[in-house]
Amino acid sequence: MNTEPRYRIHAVAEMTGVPAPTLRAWERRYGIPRPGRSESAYRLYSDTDVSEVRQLVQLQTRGLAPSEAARLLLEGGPMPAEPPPLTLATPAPLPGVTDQALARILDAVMAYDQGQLEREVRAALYLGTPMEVYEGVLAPALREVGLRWERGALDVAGEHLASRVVAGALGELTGTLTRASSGPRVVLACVEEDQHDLPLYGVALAVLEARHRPVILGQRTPPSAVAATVARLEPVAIGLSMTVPLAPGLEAGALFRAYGEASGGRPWFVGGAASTAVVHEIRAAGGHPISTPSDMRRALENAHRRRE
Ligand code: B12
Repeated sequence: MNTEPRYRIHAVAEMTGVPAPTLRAWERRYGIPRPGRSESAYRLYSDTDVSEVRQLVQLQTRGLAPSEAARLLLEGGPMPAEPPPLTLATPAPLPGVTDQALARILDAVMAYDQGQLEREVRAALYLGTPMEVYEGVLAPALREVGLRWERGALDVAGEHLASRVVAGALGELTGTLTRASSGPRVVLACVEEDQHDLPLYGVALAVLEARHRPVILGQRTPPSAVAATVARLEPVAIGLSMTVPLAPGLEAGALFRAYGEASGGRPWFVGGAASTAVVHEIRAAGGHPISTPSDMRRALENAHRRRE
């Protein structure tokens, strides 16, 4: 495999579905992946690094903690057995099919063709389990749209079109699956002032895979709204998403203490790109920083086993 460093971190995030902050955190905490540096000190990843990141993800979907998965890869030990079938089982997608679906979705976005985009997104929903489609096609599509928008290759209207169509399809999918589920409830919300509720759908799919029932409160949810929902619905856990840094005037320590109180002793988790900067405040308030929807699924399954 090619060991020449050549991909920037956002390209690797796009290829593997692992967000850039998580790639940096894995490197810092576990020593893997092992990127080189460009002349201007950017991280540069080789094909071998990309393959190792994919293997790390694979091992985690088999139930290993990131630290264990990294140790196994670094030591080159025997790999664990395949995982049991997923709860929402459908046939695994054929290799390459999800990449093609992703490319067609991006073409439709670039052409501002709403009808075509809706057809492509809906067609993608049949390519695997909801989580596979979310992690393999829809989340990477949203991240790529974000990158193109940042680079000026797509204007804000294209970005809004993509978000709206993907949110619509994910909303229907999670709504249908939630109506058919009867497990213990898990409340999902964006932290105060955060409007990025798209990640909540991915977390909701993970909650469903763990045989729990998601209750999505959505954008900009203050601690008082979480507290009221907790009192009414008695969920077993709370998941908060934080994509952008807190608005001026909001102090992380005080805000997370309020979410901790709102959770009433239940486990509560905080994920999202901006949450990595406030892990200390989250932990100090009794919360659990978390990276991916799959981590949430495992955390709920473990908590459920402990309750039984
Ligand atoms: C879509 C989008 C919007 C939409 C949101 C639509 C919606 N309903 O969600 C709209 C138009 C509303 C929006 C608004 C803004 N946005 Co915006 N947005 C994006 C965009 C393009 C995609 C976000 C997304 O959905 N990504 C896909 C998701 C699925 O991936 P993800 O975020 O990595 O989440 C994964 C994990 O982090 C994890 N996760 C996340 N939360 C949780 C929670 C739990 C419990 C768990 C387990 C896991 C987990 O799971 C997810 C799935 O794998 C990004 C670009 C980007 N590069 O991400 C910018 C981006 C996030 N936005 C940005 C900004 C600045 C804004 C605005 C301030 C812009 C403005 N000037 O008005 C406003 C902000 C408002 C606010 N207060 O929230 C910046 C943030 C930069 C920063 N660090 O500050 C970004 C990065 C774009 C950029 N480079 O400038 N945005």
